[in-house]
This record gives sequence, C-alpha cells and structure tokens, in this order.
Amino acid sequence: MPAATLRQWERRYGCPKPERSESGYRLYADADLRVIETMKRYVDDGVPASRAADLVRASLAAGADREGRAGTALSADLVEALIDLDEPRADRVLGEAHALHPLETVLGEVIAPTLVEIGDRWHDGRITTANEHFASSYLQGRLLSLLSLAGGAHPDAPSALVACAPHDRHEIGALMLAVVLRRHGYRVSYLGADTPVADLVALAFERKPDAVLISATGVESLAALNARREDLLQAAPVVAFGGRAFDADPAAAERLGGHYLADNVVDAVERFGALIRSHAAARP
Ligand code: B12
Repeated sequence: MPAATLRQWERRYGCPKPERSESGYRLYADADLRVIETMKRYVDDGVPASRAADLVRASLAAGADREGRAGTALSADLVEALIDLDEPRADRVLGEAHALHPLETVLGEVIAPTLVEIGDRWHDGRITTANEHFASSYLQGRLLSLLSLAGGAHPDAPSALVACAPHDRHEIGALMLAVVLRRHGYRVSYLGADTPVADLVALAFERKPDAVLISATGVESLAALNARREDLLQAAPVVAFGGRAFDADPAAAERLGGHYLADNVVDAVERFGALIRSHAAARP
C-alpha cells in the first residue's frame, strides 16, 4: 500500500487510526493492519473508499472479536437475520463477510448457502413464502448494488449478455455470475429474469456480444430453450448455460449446441475465460 494512500484514508475517514510514537511516527498495530487489508479489499472490489470506511467501522462496532468467522457461521447468522426481517443485522453480517473474505467467498459460501437454507426451510414449511420472498429480495438488491459497483470495463474487453431463460424467475445465480464476470473485467449486460429467446437473440444480433450466457432452473425453461435451439446458436460466438437445470444434467447444454460452464460461479468464470480465449485465437 502506498504510504500516501494510508495517510489520505486516515485524514479523510479516520480509518485506519494508528497510534503515534513520541517523535510522531505512525505505529501500525495488528488491528490497524486488518483494517487496512479490509479497506483495500473493499476498494479492490470497487467500493468507494468513503463507503468502505463506513463498512469497516460498522463491522468493528459489531464486534471485531468475532473476526475470523467462516462462511458457514456468517451464513447461519444471515439466515436468522433475514427470517427475523432484521435488515440492519443482515447488513452487519454481510459487512463482516465482505471485510473478512474475498467477494467470491462471500457469494459462494455466504449468500448461496443462505438461499439454499432459506429454500429448504420454506420447502419443509418451517418458514412462509413471505419470509422467503423477503430474503430473496434483500439478497437480490445487494447483488444488484455489487453489480453496479463492479462496472468500468475496458471498452475492448470481451462482452457478454447474461439472462435467465424463459419462464425462469430465479435470478440470483445469474446475477452472481454477472457480478464476478464484471469483477474479472468483462463487459456484461445483465438482462434479468424470464427473457424470451426471440428478444435475446434480436438484441444479440444488434449488439454483437462475444457471448450469451443463460441460466435455467426448471424443465419448462429448458423446453423453451430447446424450442428455439437453432436461433440461440446464432446469437454469439460463445453460447453457454448454467443454473440448476443444467447442474442436474450438464449434457443438456451440449444437446442445445452450447457449453455447460460449472455449478459455481468461480469455476464458471474460469471456464468462460478459456472459451473466450480459444474463440479469439481461432478468429482470422
Ligand atoms: C429464491 C427462490 C425462488 C425465488 C427466486 C427469486 C429471485 N429473484 O431469484 C422465487 C420466489 C421467485 C421462486 C419461485 C419459484 N420456485 Co424457487 N427457489 C428459490 C430458492 C429458495 C433459492 C434459489 C437461489 O437463488 N439459489 C442460490 C443460487 C446462487 O443458486 P443456483 O440458482 O442453484 O445457481 C448456482 C449455479 O447453478 C450457478 N448458476 C446459476 N445460473 C447460472 C448461469 C450460468 C450461465 C452459469 C455458468 C452458472 C449459473 O451459479 C450458482 C452458484 O451457486 C430455491 C431453493 C434452493 N435450494 O436453491 C428454490 C427452488 C429453486 N425453487 C423451486 C420452485 C419449484 C419454484 C416455483 C415453481 C415455486 C412455485 N410453486 O411457484 C417458482 C418458479 C418461478 C419461476 N417461474 O421461475 C424449486 C426448483 C425445483 C426444480 N428443479 O424445478 C427449488 C429448488 C425449491 C425446492 N426445493 O423445491 N423461487
């Protein structure tokens, strides 16, 4: 970290706040180093430094002694907060998660398991649809903020349209993918839930993205994709699929003439990078 940045953070946000020696030198304790690491991680994730300082202070106030909590413990806490409709507590847990872990871990080990647990409880009748809707809406909102914070790709970076298949309202996996793709420098347009294939293909013809990525959960969505298979294949040089329907049957992606990426966004982005590179290399 450049010393000038540390001094600027201290002056503007009071974060970190090292002690001074008698001769005025800054003495950074372990706790200050953790604050700096956390601030840096936020800033690298695209969070403005002023907001990063707010989040770090909130997480310190929530009890820095809990530091080191793994994703499972954070997810359990988040589940309880969301079932309680306790948004400030959920914010604190997510703040702590971001402070402790890289974005990919927060998505894969905190947010995704939280949704699965909420889904299981809803499925068993332990919580209502209303509870489940609150939790999904809250997390979707947080992911949309992360998506807008992760912007700013190079104009020549490979581009992708990310959409949910027809009839599919399960958006969170696709949103996570969009966030991580942007973080890796791709230009991403996120189209959202239940996207008609004809409209997606028309948009792809107009915008000429390098890739079209589609998420599907249920068999009805899979059938709708199959019905427009020929059009889909024309949409972009790379057409790839993911989501629960494909996790259960990865070969379905090949039957559609596209690629299955992975059942988690980290591996999916890696595989996507390899596909994009091999297409770029094959271009005349
Ligand atoms: C939240 C939720 C909803 C919310 C969605 C809100 C939203 N804005 O997204 C709402 C309330 C809309 C909903 C509705 C329904 N749901 Co629902 N829902 C869930 C729940 C609880 C969580 C889903 C989720 O977000 N998971 C977290 C994400 C991150 O995981 P994921 O989707 O599996 O994605 C991962 C990978 O697949 C990958 N990925 C995802 N997309 C993509 C795309 C690409 C290109 C790539 C590479 C990777 C990738 O990334 C993720 C990595 O972790 C699940 C329970 C569960 N166990 O998952 C049920 C669940 C998915 N729903 C289910 C059902 C049955 C329904 C309904 C039919 C219920 C009903 N009777 O109305 C409707 C269908 C609505 C529709 N037309 O789509 C079933 C699906 C069963 C099936 N296989 O078909 C589940 C499993 C619940 C259950 N146990 O029965 N649901």
